[in-house]
Amino acid sequence: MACGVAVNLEGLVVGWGVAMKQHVGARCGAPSDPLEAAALSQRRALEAFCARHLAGRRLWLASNRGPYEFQARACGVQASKGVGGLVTALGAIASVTPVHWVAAAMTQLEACAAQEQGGVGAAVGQPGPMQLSFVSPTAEQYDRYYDGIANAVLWLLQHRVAHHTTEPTFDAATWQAWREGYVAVNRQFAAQLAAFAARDRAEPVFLVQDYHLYLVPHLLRERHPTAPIAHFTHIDWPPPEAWRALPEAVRRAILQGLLGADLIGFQGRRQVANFLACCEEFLQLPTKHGDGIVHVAGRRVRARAFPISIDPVALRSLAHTPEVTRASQAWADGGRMQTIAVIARTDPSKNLWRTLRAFDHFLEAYPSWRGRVRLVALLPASRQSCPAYRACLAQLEEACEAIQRRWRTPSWQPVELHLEHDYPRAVALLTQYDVLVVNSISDGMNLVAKEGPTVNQRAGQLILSEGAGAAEELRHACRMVNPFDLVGLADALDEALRAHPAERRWALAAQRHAIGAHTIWAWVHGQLATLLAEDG
Ligand code: GDG
Repeated sequence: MACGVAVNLEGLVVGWGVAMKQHVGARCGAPSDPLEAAALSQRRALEAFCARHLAGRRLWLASNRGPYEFQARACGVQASKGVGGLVTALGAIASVTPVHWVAAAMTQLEACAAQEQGGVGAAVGQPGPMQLSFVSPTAEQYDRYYDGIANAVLWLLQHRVAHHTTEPTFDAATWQAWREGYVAVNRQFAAQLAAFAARDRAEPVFLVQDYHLYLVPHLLRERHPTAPIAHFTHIDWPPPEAWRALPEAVRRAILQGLLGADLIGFQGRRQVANFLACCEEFLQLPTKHGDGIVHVAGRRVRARAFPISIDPVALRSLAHTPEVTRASQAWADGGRMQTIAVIARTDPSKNLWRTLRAFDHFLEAYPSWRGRVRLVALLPASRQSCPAYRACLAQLEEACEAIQRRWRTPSWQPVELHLEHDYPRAVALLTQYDVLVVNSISDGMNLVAKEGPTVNQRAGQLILSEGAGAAEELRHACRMVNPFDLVGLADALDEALRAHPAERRWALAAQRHAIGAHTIWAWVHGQLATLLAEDG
């Protein structure tokens, strides 16, 4: 395979920030829409903060997944935005201030790029708004870290979807995955960040992301004792009870790793309280719940909630591109039928099997909807190298086929299942739903619940699980459901589809108001202000 990724990357990496700046600049006038006006004013506040507090400093972002996915094409290397909410959110930081982003090389091309630049951990990209470099573990180390621990153990445990009769099981292979995968790759991240930052004249500020990199803050602290370090956990953080499923050495390493940071961010207050309880119970550390403080080795570590969000202006711009407009028209289907949309990775925590079972029950309990409504499920297949995720996909495909067998007629297909990764088509579907169902068992936030109301053009209704972090901000403006209650979801579907147009419009406006109170710019600003401002 040709290793020309570095050459093509340069323009692109610089291009991300430029494109964002141009896009916002073009709409800089005073937007009349309250949601866009709120986003713009929060962005300006963040820019002013960065100008005041980041002069002479450099932001170092570390996350498992980088901002782009690279594919080899006949004409060279093609890059597209990486999947997931984390990438979108971090891309926003890069659009207001220069950052250096360190990610794991997930493909042969990225590993190649790292090597081509002089071995593991070399920088790629030119000075500009965003520089990108890769940590390059061996394929074996990466699988052990990513599949063996991060996805097969931590994700399932933190979302409480592990089957405790068999998961997690710390046999010799899991211990090997921990030591030679998770610990090793976390060390590589820390070593690379520390070495690059040491060579840089600017004072480093480290922003470490998510459950893949829990050990990095402590390892960085050893090398940069006075640097500001923040960690943000994008997924749920359950109470101590759940963490008891991990061997003591593992859970101690995770907590001590995180406590190397000055600021530990979570999606909501519930996760902060659970984290503080873990510090008390497993490390016997003194904490102050009201202030979100843990005292550790003479340091005062803050644990705070920073609910993540979206950039409504950028999302609406995307929704108005010709590609998305064309796809929206296709989804609209001439308005013949009401559309229930489900958009999520095929992940056990997203509860897709129960959602489909509830739709089946809905068709049985409310026969008048047969032939008048369809469920469109746009589901990017996720983490298929892990057995639990493969089983989840197989199970939901089966549930889908059962619905088709039971209810399909020559002129009506009740479920459309699209197992695809296609962000523009996902955004197009969000513009056209009558009902959006987000039914996660547990979810740090769930950005789809915020993206939907932002771009929807049909005054669509939102049905939201009480297990999703987004419920904290949106519960007053949507129909809440218990993710385990199929009958409750079926009833909520009927109510939502029958809702009066005035109620639909009110709910959408209320959802947009809540989203505008706290956009992606406020998420970034809140963390930087708490980390860097003296009174944080
Ligand atoms: C984790 C936490 C937290 C949808 N289809 C495609 C695609 N999407 C976009 C969505 C949305 C993102 O991917 C998914 O974000 P979510 O928040 O819904 O869920 P997770 O991936 O589980 O994200 C979550 C988030 O981190 C941020 O902190 O909210 O709780 O679990 O933006 O529109 N993106 C691409 N192709 C698709 O087909 N590229």
